Amino acid sequence: MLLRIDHVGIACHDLEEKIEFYESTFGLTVVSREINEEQGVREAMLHVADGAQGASYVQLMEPLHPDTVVGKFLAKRGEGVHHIGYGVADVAKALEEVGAKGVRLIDERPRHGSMGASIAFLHPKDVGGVLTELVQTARR
Ligand code: MC0
Repeated sequence: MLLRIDHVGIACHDLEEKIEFYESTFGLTVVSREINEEQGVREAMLHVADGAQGASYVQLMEPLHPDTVVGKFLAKRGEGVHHIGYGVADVAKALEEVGAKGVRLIDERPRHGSMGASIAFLHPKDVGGVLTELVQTARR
């Protein structure tokens, strides 16, 4: 079901500062910047590598305001890894399969994600403490 690691989502206080860090330290390049009002984040995707099943990225996220999931995460845990996004071929089908195995779905139906992807989150409490996102890449 999981094709690849699509992205590692990292929560930060200052998006521009962290972009500069990842560019200058690891030589990564920003390929997309978006504000996702529904998710309460300003985010950037930095390309890491291309594989047979598609690309992988670092996703840097700054909360739009403190009362958002990422804002609350930062207040509670500080900066760091917030979630892992895995590429899947069909996010609706993957949700159905995972849900049937008893994993709590945060999203019953896919939502809009970065770069036109369809995304859905699984509850971290049912995935060994890891907030897990399923990502169906947009058709090109
Ligand atoms: C909370 N918990 C986490 C966690 N956030 N565990 C691992 N990783 C995280 N990121 C744990 C808490 O420590 C707590 O455990 C329990 O889950 C309940 O947390 P809470 O602090 O009470 O917070 P809730 O329940 O209000 O919200 C947690 C939940 C939420 C995962 C349901 O963050 C959520 O709906 N996330 C999905 C949407 C999202 O993350 N959007 C931002 C990225 P204890 O043991 O203390 O009870 S948007 C995105 O990434 C898009 C743009 C994209 O990729 O394209």
